[in-house]
Amino acid sequence: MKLNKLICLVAYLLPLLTIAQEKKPNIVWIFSDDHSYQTIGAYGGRLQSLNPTPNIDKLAAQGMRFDKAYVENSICAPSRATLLTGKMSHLHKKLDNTKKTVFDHDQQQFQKILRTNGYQTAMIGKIHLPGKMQGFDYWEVLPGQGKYYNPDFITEEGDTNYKGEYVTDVITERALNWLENERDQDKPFMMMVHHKAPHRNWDPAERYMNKYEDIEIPEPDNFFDDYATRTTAAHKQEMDIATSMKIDSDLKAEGERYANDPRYKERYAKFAQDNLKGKELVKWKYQTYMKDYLRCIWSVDESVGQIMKSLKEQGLDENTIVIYSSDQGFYMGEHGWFDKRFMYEESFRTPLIVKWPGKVKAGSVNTDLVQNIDFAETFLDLADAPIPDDMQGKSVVPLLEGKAPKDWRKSMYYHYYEYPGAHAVRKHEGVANKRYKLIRFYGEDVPNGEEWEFYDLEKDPSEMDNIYNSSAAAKQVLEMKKELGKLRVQYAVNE
Ligand code: SGN
Ligand code: CA
Repeated sequence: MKLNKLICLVAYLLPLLTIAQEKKPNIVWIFSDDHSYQTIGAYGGRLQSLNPTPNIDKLAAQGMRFDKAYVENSICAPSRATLLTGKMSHLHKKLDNTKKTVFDHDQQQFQKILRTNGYQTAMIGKIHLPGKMQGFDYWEVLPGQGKYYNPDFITEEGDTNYKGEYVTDVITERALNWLENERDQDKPFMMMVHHKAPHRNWDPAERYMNKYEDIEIPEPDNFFDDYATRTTAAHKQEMDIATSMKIDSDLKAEGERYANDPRYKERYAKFAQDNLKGKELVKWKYQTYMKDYLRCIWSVDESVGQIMKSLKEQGLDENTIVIYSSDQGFYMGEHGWFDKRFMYEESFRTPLIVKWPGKVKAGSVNTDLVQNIDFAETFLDLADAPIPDDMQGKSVVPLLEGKAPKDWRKSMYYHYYEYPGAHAVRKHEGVANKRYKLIRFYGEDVPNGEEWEFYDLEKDPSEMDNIYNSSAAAKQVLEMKKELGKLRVQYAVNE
C-alpha cells in the first residue's frame, strides 16, 4: 500500500477506534457491609414505610432490582473473596473470617483482568482481606473491620488517620476525590465504593442520631421464634437479640464510656431508670438495634445520592453502570436474630440493584437465581474482557438485557464453614431452588455428626416449618439430595 493511502486509512480508522473505546461503559460498584434487603425501600416489606433509602430506591426505579440474588457463604471475607475471584470459598480458600484461612492476593481476580484490558480500577473502603490489594490503580482500604469514628485507612503509600471523621463520609469523600480529580479521564473505569456501614456495632453519624426517635419499628411475625421444628443449630446459635446482643457495646445503654457520651448519655440514663425486664427488655433491644442500624443506612444512602450527583455533573451518568449490593443479608429480628451465616433467606439473600442507562429497563425486576459467584464474570462481560474458564459463575448481562437464557441455573449451592466461631452457627451446606431448600448441618457439635432441614418456601416463606421428616415431602427431599450431590460435583467441592 502506498504511504499516502496508508495515512488516509489510519486517519479514517483512528476516530472510529476512539469512538469504540469511548463506548466502553464505566462501572461504579457501591457496596455495603451487612445491608439487609428488608431495609431497602425498593424491596418492600414491613419496613418500607420507614423510607430508609430514598437514593437506593431511585437507583432501583432507574434500573433493575434482583429479587433472588444470593451468596454462597454468608460471611464477610469469604463473600468478598468470591466477588473478586468468581469462585466459591473452597476454591479461593478464604473459607471464613479467621486467620486460619488466608486469601492469596496473587490469585486471579476480575480487577486484574479489567486492568489489563484498558480499564482503570479503584477500590475505596472495606475489603476485609488482609494483605496488599492487587489489580487496582488506586486503593485505600480499612484495616480489617475498620472503625466508625476516627477511621484509619491503608494505601500503597502507608496509613492515614481521619481524625474526627465518620467512616461512611470519608469513604464517600475519597471516592468522589478519585472520581472527580484523580482518575485518568481518557480511560473507562471501575470504581468500588465499599462501605463499612451498617456493620455491628451500628454506630451512626451524629446528624442521624435522632431519626426514628419517636417511631415504633414493626417487629417481624416470627420475632419470638421457639425453633420448635428446627435442628440443633437454630437452638444453639448465639445471635439472638434476647441473650446475645449486648446492652453496652451493641446498644450503648450500659458501660461507662456511654454514660458521658453526648450521643448516648440520654439513652443510658433512660435505660437505667426504666429497669426493663423479660419481653419488654427484648422489645426495647430490638427497637434500639433497628434504629441505630437504620441510622447507619441513612449515611450509606446519602453516599449513593452524592455519587449519582457527581456522575451527572461530570456528564458520566449515561455511560456509567451503577450497582448497589452488599456482602450478604442480615436478620432484622426475624427468628429473634441479628447477624447472618445461616442459609435461611434473610442472610442467604442479598440486595442487588443495577442501573445501566439505555440497556436495563427502568424499574424492572428480575427473579432469576443469581449468586455472588456471578459478579466477577459480569464485570468482565460488561467491559468486553475475556472471562477465564475457571470462574464458576455466569455473567448476568443477558438478564440485565431482559434476555434470560433458557439454561439459566435452576438451583444454587451454599456452604458455611466458620465453626467453632463467633455466633456459634454450625457448619452447613445446602441447595436451594426457587421453591425448596435442603440444608445439611454437619461436624462438631451437631448430634450424630449430621442433621438435615427441608423447607417449602412457597408454603413457608419464613422457614418456620422444617419438613425434612414429613412423608409428604420425601420425594422432594430425595430430589434435592440428588441435586446437592450434582452441584458438589459441578463446583468441585472438596470440603
Ligand atoms: C465481628 C462482630 C460479629 C460479626 C463478625 C463478622 N462482632 O466479630 O457480630 O458477625 O464481626 O462480621 S463485634 O462485636 O466485634 O462487632 S463480618 O461482616 O465481618 O463477616
Ligand atoms: Ca458482612
